[in-house]
Amino acid sequence: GTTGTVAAVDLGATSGRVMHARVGADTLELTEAARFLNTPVRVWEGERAALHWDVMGLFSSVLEGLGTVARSDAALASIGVDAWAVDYGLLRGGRLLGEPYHYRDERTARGVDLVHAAVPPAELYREGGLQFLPFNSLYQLALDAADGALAAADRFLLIPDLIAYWLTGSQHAERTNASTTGLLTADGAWNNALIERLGLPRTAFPELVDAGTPVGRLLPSLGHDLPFAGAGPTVTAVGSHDTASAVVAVPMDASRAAYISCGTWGLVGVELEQRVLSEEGRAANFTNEGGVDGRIRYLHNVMGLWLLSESIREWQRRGLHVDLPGLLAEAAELPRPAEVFDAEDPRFLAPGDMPARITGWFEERGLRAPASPAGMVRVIVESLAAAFAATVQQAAALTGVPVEAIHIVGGGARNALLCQATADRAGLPVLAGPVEATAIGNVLVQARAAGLLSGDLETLRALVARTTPIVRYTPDRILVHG
Ligand code: LFR
Repeated sequence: GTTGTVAAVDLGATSGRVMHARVGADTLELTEAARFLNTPVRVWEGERAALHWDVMGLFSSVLEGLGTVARSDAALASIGVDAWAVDYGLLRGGRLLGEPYHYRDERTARGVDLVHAAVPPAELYREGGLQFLPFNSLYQLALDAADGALAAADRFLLIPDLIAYWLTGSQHAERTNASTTGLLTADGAWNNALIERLGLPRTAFPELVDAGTPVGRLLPSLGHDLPFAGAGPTVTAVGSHDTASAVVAVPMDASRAAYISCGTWGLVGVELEQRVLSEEGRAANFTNEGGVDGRIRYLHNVMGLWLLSESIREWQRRGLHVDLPGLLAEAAELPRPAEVFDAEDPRFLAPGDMPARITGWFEERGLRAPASPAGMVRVIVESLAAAFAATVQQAAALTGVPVEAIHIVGGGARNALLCQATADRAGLPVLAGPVEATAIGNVLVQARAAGLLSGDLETLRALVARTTPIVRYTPDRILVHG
């Protein structure tokens, strides 16, 4: 059959990549054009050093990756951009006013107080359907309103929309990611009443578009860096929230499976047709995020591989020569720890000395924490698996979805110890892969928009199932504490 090519720009909180894909009804092949670290930076702001994204550096890496694509494939059909959620840039007259804040920056607590004083959390949940995360965009925007930053701005652009704007000159808000602002109605429109109550400038919010909408062509000024043929590829809105793109590429039967999109975060849940806004769901802190094709991503954020990457960063800072593959191999040889820690404890949110915080968690309970890095890695993996299993059970109970299998996609799918521990603790088979689910979901949605594919999400998932290897982990029931 006919095939064509597209490029996926996928920016995770830990690393970014540009993937070059060949797609057709029976073809799905991805090649990595570029991979780069996403390293946030602390800069002094008069009273404290605040954590920001180096979004200019990211854009420059994106251009480098797309340049590599252009030089090997001048006829590329389309480009799609996804990134982590909630964070944004403020612009005035088309110019970015400052480096976007990182959602792990400590400033957010004050924003939560400001918003909750104006609108009670139960009401926010009824409107936006989001789990409480202290960094949801509306809390950050309330801070920007309070300190005057928003008054200086005339435009709010979420990170992937900002990158798309720098590529095309066109400004919009893609819906899946816009749903993580907390400022959309159940119908997927900007919630004007809520925006007004929070004192936010309605005119700053750009036009909403659905995933699959062409949003523009590459700016002529980029032609030198990006030597595509003719008018060049179309930039197409994809599920621009990375998790939305990942869920597109989960090769699951959504009527009887749960998924874990496991990268920096572990996003654990099910896919629904309708929001679930029960009080039980709110208490369990489940979110109703917007999915591609109007689906609902009913899920909960578990801390994720961040606990491992941030621990390794600390050990390396102390001069230890450790890396993740080596530590995981060592950890797998250790006995399963008797106790796990609460991987959801908010103390693990901000960057810092993760091993010390985990040790603190155990010591507060009169328990002994593992002393060696390998022991620590093992207890992190087991604690994540325990939280994953419990969250899958909650998702099933809260929605009535009869979960028979758990799909793990993203970097975590490569972590055999984690996949097996999750299967064991959930008593369910784990189906691991694809690792690059987010880039694949990004590719599929733009390829469909470009006419290289057709069909619903089930058709797209069937293509993923046919073309990518999936590893099955069978549960070995263990006695779970607590
Ligand atoms: C995953 C993710 C999560 C979101 C968190 C912060 O990369 O996008 O879905 O809750 O990052 O944006």
